[in-house]
Amino acid sequence: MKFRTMLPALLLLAALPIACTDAAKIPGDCTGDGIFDQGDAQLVKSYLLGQAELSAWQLAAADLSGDGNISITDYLQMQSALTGRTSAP
Ligand SMILES: [Ca+2]
Repeated sequence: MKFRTMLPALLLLAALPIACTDAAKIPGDCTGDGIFDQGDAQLVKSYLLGQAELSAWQLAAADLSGDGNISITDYLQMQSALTGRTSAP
């Protein structure tokens, strides 16, 4: 296969890690809109109820407890931060 035909795929692969890193810069921001808000908590709730799937970067953003799993603990930490009962993640 010629390099010229592979170039678009190589450029896409090179850009993916940057996009994933940028999207997960704000802990809790699993919607990737740059804001941690109730929309993020609702997405995690839907995930926990089996009503939504999360990508790798979304899972990383949602893992506020840092244990590598998304659980009710992460959802409760989100709700606590959003209602002001604890500091923002
Ligand atoms: Ca968000």
